[in-house]
Amino acid sequence: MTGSVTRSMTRSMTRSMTERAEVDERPAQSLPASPGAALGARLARGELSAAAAALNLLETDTAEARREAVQLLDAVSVEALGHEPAAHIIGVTGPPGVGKSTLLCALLARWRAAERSVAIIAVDPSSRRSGGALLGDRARILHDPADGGVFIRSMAAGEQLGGVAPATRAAVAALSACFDVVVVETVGVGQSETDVAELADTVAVVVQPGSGDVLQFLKAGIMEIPDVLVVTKADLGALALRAQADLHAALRALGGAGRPVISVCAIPPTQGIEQLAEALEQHRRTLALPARRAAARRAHALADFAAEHGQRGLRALGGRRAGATWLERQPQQASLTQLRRALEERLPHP
Ligand SMILES: Nc1nc2c(ncn2[C@@H]2O[C@H](COP(=O)(O)OP(=O)(O)OP(=O)(O)O)[C@@H](O)[C@H]2O)c(=O)[nH]1
Ligand SMILES: [Mg+2]
Repeated sequence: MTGSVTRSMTRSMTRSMTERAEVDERPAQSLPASPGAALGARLARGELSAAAAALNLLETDTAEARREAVQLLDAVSVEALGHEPAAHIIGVTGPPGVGKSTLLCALLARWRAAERSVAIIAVDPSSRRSGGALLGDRARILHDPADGGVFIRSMAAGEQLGGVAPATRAAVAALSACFDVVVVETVGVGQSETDVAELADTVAVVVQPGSGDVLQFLKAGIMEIPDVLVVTKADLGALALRAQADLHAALRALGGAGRPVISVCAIPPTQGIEQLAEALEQHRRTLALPARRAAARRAHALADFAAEHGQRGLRALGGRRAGATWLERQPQQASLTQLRRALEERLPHP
């Protein structure tokens, strides 16, 4: 291992070893864990009931809360857990009103029947510039409030329409330590698909039959080919079949012939939900998980750095792209905190 992450890893290991040595001499009862570390430890133990308090902390924007958030995320890091967080992280994205939340209701029932715990974060686009205009007849994700195996939360969007805010990335990192499935629902095509692809293991793009926008974005190369494409509202019949055929043809032309295109009806009587769940799982099984998670941590560190230091900070890295390239050269197992610290060290000292 080379570079500043190694240096900062060594430094932080040395520091924590020294701290441990000092701490060990004190009686055990005078060792209160910080609230963030305690919440992180609960998540690492699989205590789903810690999720709400963890998200409250991650969404609080005070200096103290941010210090605690670092402790929380350190407690669910690969180093602390001894392995990558075990959840299947799924991004579900698509145009407004296409049926993403209704689809998630149906998938949720299927996952719960298989006794898998599920966390869903719905990124709310109305909290920023769109001012609620997109909401229309937006469906809520219905679930049994007494079911402790389900956690659903709405979070504010990032700066761009459909973008993902730093707190959402942190929430995914925290929840993926204890839930079996973590879903992020974002609205939009283009930017939201890119943002969600950075944090998810598997990206599903949901397409409305008869609307050509996703098809056009794919053909124009504006949108990366998703891991799974879903055509909703199969009950619309011929229109849905036509959309599925068009997408298959577009994928073949773009070199993505193997990507599944699943047609579903998410309202009762549902259809295609089992095939979709299997396609998502199949993608996760064939994934190079450590590489994908390392890429997610790098994107997370860079997004946090950009949120904190803005354009000036990015200029110090030689621009966003140069910053991303530099991060790619850091060790795969580097934690989020180590990557953030390494980026901070590249800022000019006052
Ligand atoms: N006919 C039919 N209607 C559906 C289906 N799935 C969703 N809908 C309807 O489509 C509308 C929008 O559904 P939502 O699930 O809220 O869509 P969404 O993509 O989550 O919407 P936003 O989060 O606002 O972008 C609702 O009226 C749903 O009842 C389906 O399979 N068939
Ligand atoms: Mg929705």
